[in-house]
Amino acid sequence: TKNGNAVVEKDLLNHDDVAAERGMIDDLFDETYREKEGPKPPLRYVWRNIILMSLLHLGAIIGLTLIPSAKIQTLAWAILCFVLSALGITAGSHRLWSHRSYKATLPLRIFLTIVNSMAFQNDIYEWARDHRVHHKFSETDADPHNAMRGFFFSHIGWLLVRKHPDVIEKGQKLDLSDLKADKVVMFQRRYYKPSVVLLCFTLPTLVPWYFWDESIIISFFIPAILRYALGLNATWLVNSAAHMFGNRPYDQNINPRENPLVSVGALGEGFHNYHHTFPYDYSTSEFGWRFNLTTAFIDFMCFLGLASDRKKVSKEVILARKMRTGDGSHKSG
Ligand code: ST9
Ligand code: ZN
Ligand code: ZN
Repeated sequence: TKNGNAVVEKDLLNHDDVAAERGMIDDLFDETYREKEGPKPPLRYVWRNIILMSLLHLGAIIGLTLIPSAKIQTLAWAILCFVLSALGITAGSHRLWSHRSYKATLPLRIFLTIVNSMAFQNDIYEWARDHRVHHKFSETDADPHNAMRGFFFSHIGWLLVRKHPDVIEKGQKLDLSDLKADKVVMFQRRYYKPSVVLLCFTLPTLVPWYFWDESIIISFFIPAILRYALGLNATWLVNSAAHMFGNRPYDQNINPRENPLVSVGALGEGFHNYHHTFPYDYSTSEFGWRFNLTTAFIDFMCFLGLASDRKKVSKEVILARKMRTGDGSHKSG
């Protein structure tokens, strides 16, 4: 930190090293992109999604009111379904497939794909494609859930309207060859709809009904509907709340924030200032297992020999970056 330039150099070197190792760089912020001048295209509502999302959230409220009448095993099963499907997003489509922040063996990729379909957040290919443009063109027209358009848009609104043309234009230029080469990802994309019907709705409903005689209504509205709606909202809070509320110890020039509350619900994905500064770090935070079940899961998979090559940013690089671009909040925390 004595010499500003040396610090910058080290930081960039780290970016390049990791990029070479991962074989992709399309999740790094592109400073050269400029939004097009002139008026923004008008909103085009997608009524099918507006109706389905409204029904889902009404169903989730029904699920909430049924909690007192549910068996304890049913509630435990709903929590298990929440955690498994969340890992399909955090350890799967996010840290593995969007960012290539670690390597996973075939059995682990199959497991992550199954629980990813349980989460029903679009197939892995589509999720990772949207997520790479989110990082590369963060908070511009080419970001699918551009947080500059407000809390509601970045939370759920972006799923209720047609995409801004720049999302598609820029997205088509991304390197997605690694995803196309992954047979498990392509298999899931091909059979995505039936996999969701089976794993997100049918399986969570049938298990309590079949194994401990839970009523079919409760089995449907709690482990399937309520659990799904909570998983979506926990994920969306990363795009909305964690782009608005919290400190910026790593880079005060970007909007993403450190939000421990979001991290609790999203299994470690709320350390979002860190994550946008170092998107290739497999832990999405410098604090290991703290509020970060996903990191514990990936570490356990490495212990079992099912994962390897975790990319981690060194303490020195993190500190140098804090001194150079942080908001100073790390000194008080
Ligand atoms: C959901 C996803 O909820 C949530 C993702 C959140 C991400 C969070 C990230 C934060 C960090 C990680 C945190 C994890 C925390 C986890 C915690 C867990 C507890 N590039 O999309 P279409 C092209 S999903 C390149 O229809 P429209 C492409 O050719 C919820 N090309 O655009 C495409 O065709 P194809 C359930 C692109 O018509 C074609 O355009 N799902 C790109 O504007 C048409 O694409 C839903 O509700 C791109 N980026 O429609 C469905 N994008 O795909 C919601 C598009 O065949 N989606 N193209 O290649 C839709 O209905 C539509 O996408 C739409 C836009 C209406 C929103
Ligand atoms: Zn973000
Ligand atoms: Zn990310």
